[in-house]
Amino acid sequence: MLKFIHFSDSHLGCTDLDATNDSGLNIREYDFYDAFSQSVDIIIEEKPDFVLHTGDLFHRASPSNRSLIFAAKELQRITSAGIPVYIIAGNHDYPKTVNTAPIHELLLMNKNLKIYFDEQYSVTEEPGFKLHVLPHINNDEKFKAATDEISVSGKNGKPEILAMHLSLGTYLMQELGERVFPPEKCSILKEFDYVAMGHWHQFRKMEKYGNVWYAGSTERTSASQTGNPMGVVRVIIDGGRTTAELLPVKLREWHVFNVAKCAEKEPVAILSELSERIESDAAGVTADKIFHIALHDIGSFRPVTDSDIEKLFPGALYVQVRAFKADSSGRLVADEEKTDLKGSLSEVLSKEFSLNGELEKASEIINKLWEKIESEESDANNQH
Ligand SMILES: [Mn+2]
Repeated sequence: MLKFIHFSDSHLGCTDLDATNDSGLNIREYDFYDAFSQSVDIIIEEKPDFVLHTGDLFHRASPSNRSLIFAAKELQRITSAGIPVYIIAGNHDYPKTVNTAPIHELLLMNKNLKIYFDEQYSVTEEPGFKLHVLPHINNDEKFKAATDEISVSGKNGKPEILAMHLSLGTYLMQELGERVFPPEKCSILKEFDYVAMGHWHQFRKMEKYGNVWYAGSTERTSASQTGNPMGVVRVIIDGGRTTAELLPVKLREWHVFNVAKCAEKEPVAILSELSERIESDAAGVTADKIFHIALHDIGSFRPVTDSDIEKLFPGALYVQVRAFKADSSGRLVADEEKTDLKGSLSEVLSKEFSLNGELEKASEIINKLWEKIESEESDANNQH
Protein backbone atom coordinates (compact mmCIF):
# COMPACT_ATOMS: atom_id res chain seq x y z
CA MET A 1 0.00 0.00 0.00
CA LEU A 2 1.19 3.48 -0.86
CA LYS A 3 -0.16 6.47 1.02
CA PHE A 4 0.75 10.04 0.17
CA ILE A 5 -0.58 13.56 0.50
CA HIS A 6 -1.22 15.66 -2.59
CA PHE A 7 -1.70 19.39 -2.16
CA SER A 8 -1.31 22.42 -4.35
CA ASP A 9 -1.67 26.11 -5.14
CA SER A 10 -0.83 27.45 -1.69
CA HIS A 11 -0.01 30.89 -3.18
CA LEU A 12 2.17 31.92 -0.23
CA GLY A 13 2.71 35.66 -0.19
CA CYS A 14 -0.66 36.44 -1.74
CA THR A 15 -2.15 39.60 -0.27
CA ASP A 16 -5.77 40.52 -0.71
CA LEU A 17 -8.67 42.76 0.31
CA ASP A 18 -6.70 45.65 1.74
CA ALA A 19 -7.36 44.63 5.35
CA THR A 20 -4.45 45.06 7.76
CA ASN A 21 -3.82 44.02 11.35
CA ASP A 22 -2.51 46.22 14.21
CA SER A 23 1.05 45.90 12.91
CA GLY A 24 -0.01 47.06 9.46
CA LEU A 25 0.37 43.61 7.90
CA ASN A 26 -2.12 42.26 5.37
CA ILE A 27 -4.52 39.93 7.20
CA ARG A 28 -5.28 37.82 4.15
CA GLU A 29 -1.57 37.14 3.64
CA TYR A 30 -1.66 35.48 7.07
CA ASP A 31 -4.77 33.50 6.14
CA PHE A 32 -2.72 31.83 3.38
CA TYR A 33 0.05 31.04 5.87
CA ASP A 34 -2.48 29.69 8.33
CA ALA A 35 -4.05 27.37 5.75
CA PHE A 36 -0.59 26.10 4.82
CA SER A 37 0.38 25.50 8.48
CA GLN A 38 -2.83 23.57 9.03
CA SER A 39 -1.99 21.50 5.93
CA VAL A 40 1.44 20.72 7.38
CA ASP A 41 -0.16 19.75 10.72
CA ILE A 42 -2.43 17.29 8.89
CA ILE A 43 0.54 15.90 6.93
CA ILE A 44 2.59 15.27 10.08
CA GLU A 45 -0.43 13.65 11.75
CA GLU A 46 -1.16 11.43 8.71
CA LYS A 47 2.47 10.22 8.38
CA PRO A 48 2.25 9.59 4.63
CA ASP A 49 5.03 7.87 2.65
CA PHE A 50 5.66 11.20 0.94
CA VAL A 51 4.13 14.57 0.06
CA LEU A 52 3.53 15.94 -3.42
CA HIS A 53 2.88 19.65 -4.07
CA THR A 54 1.72 20.42 -7.63
CA GLY A 55 2.81 24.03 -8.04
CA ASP A 56 2.12 27.66 -7.20
CA LEU A 57 3.73 27.19 -3.82
CA PHE A 58 4.32 30.93 -4.01
CA HIS A 59 2.00 33.55 -5.44
CA ARG A 60 4.83 35.24 -7.31
CA ALA A 61 8.07 34.32 -9.01
CA SER A 62 9.83 36.75 -6.66
CA PRO A 63 8.16 35.99 -3.33
CA SER A 64 8.55 38.31 -0.36
CA ASN A 65 11.19 37.51 2.25
CA ARG A 66 8.42 36.71 4.72
CA SER A 67 6.70 34.15 2.48
CA LEU A 68 10.03 32.58 1.54
CA ILE A 69 11.15 32.18 5.16
CA PHE A 70 7.71 30.83 6.05
CA ALA A 71 7.78 28.24 3.24
CA ALA A 72 11.31 27.06 4.06
CA LYS A 73 10.42 26.59 7.74
CA GLU A 74 7.12 24.79 7.09
CA LEU A 75 8.66 22.45 4.51
CA GLN A 76 11.43 21.76 7.03
CA ARG A 77 8.72 20.78 9.51
CA ILE A 78 7.55 18.08 7.08
CA THR A 79 10.98 16.73 6.16
CA SER A 80 12.10 16.77 9.83
CA ALA A 81 9.22 14.38 10.50
CA GLY A 82 10.92 11.99 8.08
CA ILE A 83 8.47 12.65 5.23
CA PRO A 84 10.03 13.29 1.80
CA VAL A 85 8.62 16.21 -0.19
CA TYR A 86 8.26 16.58 -3.97
CA ILE A 87 7.29 19.92 -5.51
CA ILE A 88 6.82 21.11 -9.09
CA ALA A 89 6.90 24.71 -10.32
CA GLY A 90 3.60 26.35 -11.26
CA ASN A 91 2.74 29.23 -13.61
CA HIS A 92 2.61 31.69 -10.72
CA ASP A 93 5.92 30.90 -9.07
CA TYR A 94 8.02 30.11 -12.15
CA PRO A 95 9.58 33.27 -13.67
CA LYS A 96 8.39 34.39 -17.10
CA THR A 97 11.81 35.64 -18.18
CA VAL A 98 15.42 34.45 -17.91
CA ASN A 99 16.23 37.68 -16.06
CA THR A 100 14.77 36.21 -12.89
CA ALA A 101 16.26 33.01 -11.46
CA PRO A 102 13.69 30.47 -10.20
CA ILE A 103 13.38 30.84 -6.42
CA HIS A 104 12.83 27.07 -6.22
CA GLU A 105 16.58 26.53 -6.32
CA LEU A 106 16.92 27.96 -2.83
CA LEU A 107 14.65 25.25 -1.41
CA LEU A 108 17.09 22.58 -2.65
CA MET A 109 19.12 23.39 0.48
CA ASN A 110 16.66 21.05 2.19
CA LYS A 111 18.12 17.67 1.23
CA ASN A 112 14.91 15.73 1.83
CA LEU A 113 13.07 17.77 -0.71
CA LYS A 114 12.98 17.32 -4.49
CA ILE A 115 11.74 20.28 -6.48
CA TYR A 116 11.30 20.29 -10.24
CA PHE A 117 11.67 23.60 -12.08
CA ASP A 118 13.71 22.60 -15.15
CA GLU A 119 10.92 23.06 -17.71
CA GLN A 120 11.17 19.40 -18.64
CA TYR A 121 9.26 16.17 -18.31
CA SER A 122 11.21 13.72 -16.17
CA VAL A 123 10.72 10.45 -14.31
CA THR A 124 12.12 9.76 -10.84
CA GLU A 125 12.32 6.13 -9.84
CA GLU A 126 11.81 5.63 -6.10
CA PRO A 127 11.74 2.31 -4.20
CA GLY A 128 7.94 2.32 -3.79
CA PHE A 129 6.71 4.29 -6.81
CA LYS A 130 7.58 6.04 -10.06
CA LEU A 131 7.05 9.78 -10.17
CA HIS A 132 6.55 11.47 -13.53
CA VAL A 133 6.65 15.26 -13.38
CA LEU A 134 5.77 18.02 -15.81
CA PRO A 135 6.57 21.33 -14.12
CA HIS A 136 5.45 24.61 -15.67
CA ILE A 137 7.09 25.29 -19.07
CA ASN A 138 7.04 28.79 -20.60
CA ASN A 139 7.85 27.98 -24.22
CA ASP A 140 4.99 26.63 -26.38
CA GLU A 141 7.02 24.20 -28.48
CA LYS A 142 9.00 22.97 -25.50
CA PHE A 143 5.75 22.36 -23.63
CA LYS A 144 4.22 20.45 -26.54
CA ALA A 145 7.36 18.33 -26.94
CA ALA A 146 7.42 17.54 -23.20
CA THR A 147 3.79 16.36 -23.19
CA ASP A 148 4.60 14.11 -26.18
CA GLU A 149 7.31 12.43 -24.12
CA ILE A 150 4.97 11.34 -21.32
CA SER A 151 4.82 7.57 -21.24
CA VAL A 152 4.39 4.73 -18.75
CA SER A 153 6.40 2.15 -20.67
CA GLY A 154 8.15 -0.48 -18.58
CA LYS A 155 5.56 -0.84 -15.83
CA ASN A 156 7.17 -2.84 -13.05
CA GLY A 157 4.34 -3.19 -10.57
CA LYS A 158 5.11 0.09 -8.85
CA PRO A 159 2.41 2.75 -8.78
CA GLU A 160 2.89 5.27 -11.61
CA ILE A 161 2.19 8.84 -10.53
CA LEU A 162 2.14 11.91 -12.76
CA ALA A 163 2.29 15.48 -11.41
CA MET A 164 1.38 18.50 -13.59
CA HIS A 165 0.36 22.13 -13.18
CA LEU A 166 -2.03 23.05 -15.96
CA SER A 167 -5.58 23.17 -17.24
CA LEU A 168 -7.42 20.10 -18.35
CA GLY A 169 -10.41 20.43 -20.67
CA THR A 170 -12.43 23.47 -19.70
CA TYR A 171 -10.84 23.95 -16.28
CA LEU A 172 -9.14 27.23 -17.17
CA MET A 173 -8.04 29.86 -14.66
CA GLN A 174 -8.06 32.51 -17.44
CA GLU A 175 -4.53 33.55 -16.51
CA LEU A 176 -1.68 34.71 -18.66
CA GLY A 177 0.79 31.89 -19.33
CA GLU A 178 -1.46 29.07 -18.16
CA ARG A 179 -0.96 25.75 -19.89
CA VAL A 180 -3.63 23.47 -21.31
CA PHE A 181 -2.97 19.73 -21.62
CA PRO A 182 -3.20 18.70 -25.32
CA PRO A 183 -6.62 17.04 -25.82
CA GLU A 184 -5.13 14.45 -28.21
CA LYS A 185 -2.78 13.29 -25.46
CA CYS A 186 -5.45 12.81 -22.76
CA SER A 187 -5.77 9.03 -23.24
CA ILE A 188 -2.30 8.57 -21.67
CA LEU A 189 -3.68 9.84 -18.35
CA LYS A 190 -5.76 6.65 -17.93
CA GLU A 191 -2.54 4.62 -17.71
CA PHE A 192 -1.47 6.26 -14.46
CA ASP A 193 -2.44 5.08 -10.99
CA TYR A 194 -2.74 8.72 -9.99
CA VAL A 195 -2.45 12.02 -11.83
CA ALA A 196 -1.82 14.85 -9.36
CA MET A 197 -3.04 18.10 -10.84
CA GLY A 198 -2.35 21.68 -9.83
CA HIS A 199 -3.71 24.99 -11.18
CA TRP A 200 -7.48 24.68 -10.76
CA HIS A 201 -8.39 25.97 -7.30
CA GLN A 202 -10.98 23.39 -6.36
CA PHE A 203 -10.68 19.77 -5.23
CA ARG A 204 -12.11 17.69 -8.04
CA LYS A 205 -11.85 14.25 -9.57
CA MET A 206 -11.59 14.50 -13.34
CA GLU A 207 -13.49 11.24 -13.69
CA LYS A 208 -13.55 10.94 -17.47
CA TYR A 209 -9.75 11.20 -17.72
CA GLY A 210 -9.03 8.38 -15.26
CA ASN A 211 -7.47 8.61 -11.78
CA VAL A 212 -6.99 12.33 -12.23
CA TRP A 213 -7.48 14.73 -9.33
CA TYR A 214 -7.09 18.44 -8.82
CA ALA A 215 -6.07 19.01 -5.19
CA GLY A 216 -7.42 22.56 -5.33
CA SER A 217 -5.77 25.41 -3.46
CA THR A 218 -5.34 25.64 0.31
CA GLU A 219 -6.86 29.16 0.48
CA ARG A 220 -9.23 31.00 -1.82
CA THR A 221 -7.68 33.51 -4.21
CA SER A 222 -11.06 34.93 -5.27
CA ALA A 223 -14.69 35.17 -4.19
CA SER A 224 -15.62 32.65 -6.90
CA GLN A 225 -13.90 29.94 -4.87
CA THR A 226 -16.07 30.31 -1.77
CA GLY A 227 -18.40 27.54 -0.69
CA ASN A 228 -15.98 24.70 -1.46
CA PRO A 229 -13.92 22.92 1.19
CA MET A 230 -10.16 23.21 0.74
CA GLY A 231 -7.22 21.33 2.19
CA VAL A 232 -4.92 18.41 1.36
CA VAL A 233 -5.73 15.17 -0.45
CA ARG A 234 -4.97 11.80 1.12
CA VAL A 235 -4.23 9.32 -1.66
CA ILE A 236 -4.07 5.59 -1.12
CA ILE A 237 -2.99 3.19 -3.87
CA ASP A 238 -3.56 -0.39 -2.78
CA GLY A 239 -3.65 -3.46 -4.99
CA GLY A 240 -4.01 -1.32 -8.13
CA ARG A 241 -6.96 0.59 -6.67
CA THR A 242 -6.72 4.34 -6.02
CA THR A 243 -8.77 6.34 -3.54
CA ALA A 244 -8.44 10.05 -2.85
CA GLU A 245 -10.09 12.03 -0.07
CA LEU A 246 -9.96 15.70 0.84
CA LEU A 247 -8.85 16.45 4.41
CA PRO A 248 -10.12 20.00 4.91
CA VAL A 249 -8.46 22.90 6.71
CA LYS A 250 -10.46 25.53 8.56
CA LEU A 251 -10.74 28.75 6.59
CA ARG A 252 -12.06 32.19 7.42
CA GLU A 253 -15.74 32.39 6.52
CA TRP A 254 -16.33 34.15 3.20
CA HIS A 255 -19.88 34.68 1.99
CA VAL A 256 -21.20 35.90 -1.34
CA PHE A 257 -24.74 37.32 -1.21
CA ASN A 258 -26.55 38.06 -4.47
CA VAL A 259 -29.64 40.25 -4.33
CA ALA A 260 -31.72 39.96 -7.51
CA LYS A 261 -34.04 42.53 -9.14
CA CYS A 262 -33.04 45.45 -6.88
CA ALA A 263 -34.92 48.03 -8.98
CA GLU A 264 -38.18 46.35 -7.99
CA LYS A 265 -37.38 46.27 -4.28
CA GLU A 266 -37.68 48.89 -1.55
CA PRO A 267 -34.34 49.73 0.12
CA VAL A 268 -35.65 48.30 3.40
CA ALA A 269 -36.53 45.03 1.66
CA ILE A 270 -33.01 44.74 0.26
CA LEU A 271 -31.51 45.33 3.69
CA SER A 272 -33.79 42.79 5.35
CA GLU A 273 -32.97 40.25 2.64
CA LEU A 274 -29.30 40.70 3.53
CA SER A 275 -30.10 40.34 7.26
CA GLU A 276 -31.85 37.06 6.55
CA ARG A 277 -28.83 35.79 4.65
CA ILE A 278 -26.59 36.71 7.58
CA GLU A 279 -28.84 34.62 9.84
CA SER A 280 -29.13 31.64 7.51
CA ASP A 281 -25.62 31.52 5.99
CA ALA A 282 -23.40 33.04 8.67
CA ALA A 283 -25.28 31.92 11.81
CA GLY A 284 -25.98 35.56 12.60
CA VAL A 285 -22.30 36.33 13.23
CA THR A 286 -20.42 38.80 11.02
CA ALA A 287 -17.23 39.43 13.06
CA ASP A 288 -13.94 38.63 11.29
CA LYS A 289 -15.74 37.28 8.22
CA ILE A 290 -15.61 38.39 4.58
CA PHE A 291 -18.77 39.37 2.71
CA HIS A 292 -19.19 40.10 -0.96
CA ILE A 293 -22.55 41.60 -1.83
CA ALA A 294 -23.78 41.89 -5.39
CA LEU A 295 -26.83 44.06 -6.02
CA HIS A 296 -28.26 42.93 -9.35
CA ASP A 297 -30.58 44.71 -11.78
CA ILE A 298 -30.36 48.10 -10.13
CA GLY A 299 -32.16 51.02 -11.80
CA SER A 300 -30.55 54.39 -12.47
CA PHE A 301 -29.28 54.74 -8.93
CA ARG A 302 -27.91 52.53 -6.21
CA PRO A 303 -30.94 51.51 -4.15
CA VAL A 304 -29.04 51.52 -0.82
CA THR A 305 -25.79 53.16 0.25
CA ASP A 306 -22.68 51.15 1.05
CA SER A 307 -22.73 52.53 4.60
CA ASP A 308 -26.31 51.33 5.17
CA ILE A 309 -25.18 47.88 4.12
CA GLU A 310 -21.97 47.98 6.14
CA LYS A 311 -24.00 48.67 9.31
CA LEU A 312 -25.47 45.16 8.97
CA PHE A 313 -21.99 43.61 9.25
CA PRO A 314 -20.44 44.73 12.55
CA GLY A 315 -16.83 43.64 13.04
CA ALA A 316 -16.59 42.05 9.58
CA LEU A 317 -13.07 41.84 8.17
CA TYR A 318 -14.23 43.08 4.81
CA VAL A 319 -17.51 44.04 3.17
CA GLN A 320 -17.50 44.56 -0.58
CA VAL A 321 -20.61 45.92 -2.28
CA ARG A 322 -20.93 45.82 -6.06
CA ALA A 323 -23.90 46.98 -8.07
CA PHE A 324 -24.87 45.70 -11.50
CA LYS A 325 -27.30 47.02 -14.06
CA ALA A 326 -28.44 45.42 -17.27
CA ASP A 327 -27.01 46.95 -20.49
CA SER A 328 -29.07 47.27 -23.69
CA SER A 329 -28.61 43.56 -24.44
CA GLY A 330 -29.76 42.61 -20.94
CA ARG A 331 -26.28 41.54 -19.86
CA LEU A 332 -25.32 42.60 -16.35
CA VAL A 333 -22.48 45.09 -16.15
CA ALA A 334 -20.76 46.68 -13.19
CA ASP A 335 -22.25 50.01 -12.16
CA GLU A 336 -20.11 52.58 -13.99
CA GLU A 337 -20.57 55.24 -11.36
CA LYS A 338 -18.70 53.17 -8.82
CA THR A 339 -15.98 51.75 -11.04
CA ASP A 340 -14.87 54.90 -12.87
CA LEU A 341 -12.32 55.96 -10.28
CA LYS A 342 -10.72 58.54 -12.54
CA GLY A 343 -14.11 60.16 -13.19
CA SER A 344 -14.91 60.30 -9.48
CA LEU A 345 -11.49 61.77 -8.79
CA SER A 346 -11.90 64.69 -11.21
CA GLU A 347 -15.34 65.30 -9.70
CA VAL A 348 -13.78 65.58 -6.24
CA LEU A 349 -10.99 67.77 -7.60
CA SER A 350 -13.36 70.24 -9.25
CA LYS A 351 -15.10 70.66 -5.87
CA GLU A 352 -11.85 71.05 -3.92
CA PHE A 353 -10.13 73.53 -6.23
CA SER A 354 -12.37 76.47 -6.97
CA LEU A 355 -9.76 78.56 -8.83
CA ASN A 356 -9.26 77.45 -12.43
CA GLY A 357 -5.47 77.67 -12.36
CA GLU A 358 -5.32 75.46 -9.28
CA LEU A 359 -7.59 72.86 -10.80
CA GLU A 360 -5.54 72.63 -13.99
CA LYS A 361 -2.31 72.22 -12.06
CA ALA A 362 -3.80 69.58 -9.76
CA SER A 363 -5.32 67.71 -12.71
CA GLU A 364 -1.99 67.67 -14.49
CA ILE A 365 -0.25 66.13 -11.47
CA ILE A 366 -3.05 63.61 -10.96
CA ASN A 367 -3.01 62.60 -14.63
CA LYS A 368 0.73 62.04 -14.55
CA LEU A 369 0.41 59.91 -11.42
CA TRP A 370 -2.48 58.07 -13.01
CA GLU A 371 -0.48 57.14 -16.08
CA LYS A 372 2.36 55.94 -13.87
CA ILE A 373 0.03 53.76 -11.79
CA GLU A 374 -1.60 52.31 -14.91
CA SER A 375 1.70 51.42 -16.55
CA GLU A 376 2.95 49.86 -13.30
CA GLU A 377 -0.27 47.91 -12.99
CA SER A 378 0.01 46.54 -16.50
CA ASP A 379 3.64 45.55 -15.79
CA ALA A 380 2.52 43.74 -12.65
CA ASN A 381 -0.28 41.96 -14.52
CA ASN A 382 2.12 40.80 -17.18
CA GLN A 383 4.26 39.17 -14.54
CA HIS A 384 1.30 37.25 -13.15
MN1 LIG B 1 -2.73 28.60 -8.74
